Amino acid sequence: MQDEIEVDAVRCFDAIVVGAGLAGVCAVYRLRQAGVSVRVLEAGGGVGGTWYHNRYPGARCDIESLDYSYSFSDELQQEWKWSERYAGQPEILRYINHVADRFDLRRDIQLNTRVVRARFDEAQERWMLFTDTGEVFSAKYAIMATGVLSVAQVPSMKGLEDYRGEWFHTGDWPEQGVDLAGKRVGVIGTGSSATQLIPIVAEQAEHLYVFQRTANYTMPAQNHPMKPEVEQEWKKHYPDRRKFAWASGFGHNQVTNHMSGKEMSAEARLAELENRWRLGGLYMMRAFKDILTDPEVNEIAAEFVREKIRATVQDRQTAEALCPRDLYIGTKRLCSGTNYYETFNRRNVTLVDVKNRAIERITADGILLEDGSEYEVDALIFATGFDAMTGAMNRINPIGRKGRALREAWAAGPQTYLGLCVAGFPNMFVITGPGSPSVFSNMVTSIEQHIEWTVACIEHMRAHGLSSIEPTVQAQEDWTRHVTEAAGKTLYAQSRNSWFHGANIPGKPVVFMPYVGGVGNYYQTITRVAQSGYEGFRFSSAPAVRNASYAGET
Ligand code: N01
Repeated sequence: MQDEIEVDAVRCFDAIVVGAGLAGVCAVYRLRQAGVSVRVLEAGGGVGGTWYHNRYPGARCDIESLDYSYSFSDELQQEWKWSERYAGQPEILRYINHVADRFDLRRDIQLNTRVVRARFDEAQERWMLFTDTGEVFSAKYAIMATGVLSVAQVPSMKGLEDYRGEWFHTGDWPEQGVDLAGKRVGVIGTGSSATQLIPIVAEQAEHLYVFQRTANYTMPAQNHPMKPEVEQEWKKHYPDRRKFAWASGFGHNQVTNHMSGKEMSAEARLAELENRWRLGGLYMMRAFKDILTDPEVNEIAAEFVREKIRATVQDRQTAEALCPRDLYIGTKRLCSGTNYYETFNRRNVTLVDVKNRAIERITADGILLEDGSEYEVDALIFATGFDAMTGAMNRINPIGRKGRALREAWAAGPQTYLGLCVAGFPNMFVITGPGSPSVFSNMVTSIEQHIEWTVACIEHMRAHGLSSIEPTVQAQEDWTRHVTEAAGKTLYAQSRNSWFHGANIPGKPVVFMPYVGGVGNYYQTITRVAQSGYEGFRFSSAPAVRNASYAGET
């Protein structure tokens, strides 16, 4: 499609960054340092991305705050004080705002501006980006910092339009908050968001109904106020801590037990599991080196957690309903919460199984199940997740070379080279995109690695007079195969019913999207590719050269 645009109305920059979450904020800092003119376009009314929109009660990170933070400024990491082991959403949002102010980044960030479409202009070798404010931007580089869990998914349920109460999605929570005191509240979903929210809402609501389709494993976060000695130790060794995280499997400082669960005695295994339970949250997934590859080892950990649930929840039937079955632990993202299972001992909380009797429809007053039972609620909370990893990109649906749309290129599942770039979409960088460690890592580490790589690539292009970069189809196919093979060695390949596979979105291709080969290995790979002169990529220095070489591509 050709756009008729008044040339004067187009605003030109070297780079447009889409999104002002943790990735966009880091990008503008780095691009400015490199002397690249940049404008960040952000749909929301403030910076923060995920942490701006996910304001639901109890929202908290499950990576330790000292790890889940930028490493790009030593002054910043030394001076910022985290109040808790795991930071809550308000504190993380304050941090991101602090970074924006501290480095004077706001003058390059335009809020309340959603990029609705993007098109690569082959003649100019520039991206045109169109916004819901009617503005048009032109940039050499399109840096898509659109987030991996940023498109809230409200399942299509009959009758929602007739519902007389208020309803909300955790990922799009009203900025002014929601008063649930004294109300009958329904929560649909029992994933990470729900398991954080439920204990808090239970304290406010007159009655809370939790509609559970699949029980997941929830670890106690073991959150607590920051211990001064821990903070001091981290700050003393921050460079080493960061180095460790960047070279580690998951981009943080959680220590992994490198023994197989099968090499250990039953007593030693149990002690390790107890230790992991005490450490809290995601530490459980580092209990044995083969917890995600050996079904028997995985089952030992799963049963350990089921026993904890049984020991916590007084009502036997409720306890059994909360015990995950036919689900390898960790293959749906492990949840981390505070007092989650304990909450089901409250008299004002009811667990409603909607696996065996599905939700039939929403009524004017609440939820009707297919067996005819109805639950009246004054407020309904959808904790039903996101169109993960590809949702935000597919919404913009950039048009690349030869008029090809991204949705068409990704119709059978996302294809990228290194999770960073897409064949046929030159000069477009997808930050923490599908095919990179992304959601399998401390996101801040992965974001910084991608931004560092992208900015270095732009500097390389400038230094060598190069006009465009894109991966070859061959490199992209090889990488995508490698991503699939890496997942194939794990239990993820056998547990396809998760958002990691896109299975939560009707019609979405069921393909494992993140790269499980490890953050450190991945970083080595992308660094080696850059150092080798960008193996697997093609550059153009002039349109004539570009057209000739592209015509030969299959
Ligand atoms: O979403 P989810 P989330 N009827 O997709 C249920 C990150 N995160 O927002 O499993 C009934 O995990 C669905 O049931 P089922 C983290 O990476 C991190 O909780 O499909 N139920 C499931 O129980 C996380 O994984 C943090 O059967 C329906 C739930 O809704 C990711 O974000 C905190 C349904 C969705 O769970 C997403 O988490 C929060 C239907 N029609 C989020 N449709 C931390 O850092 C869906 N469900 C701690």
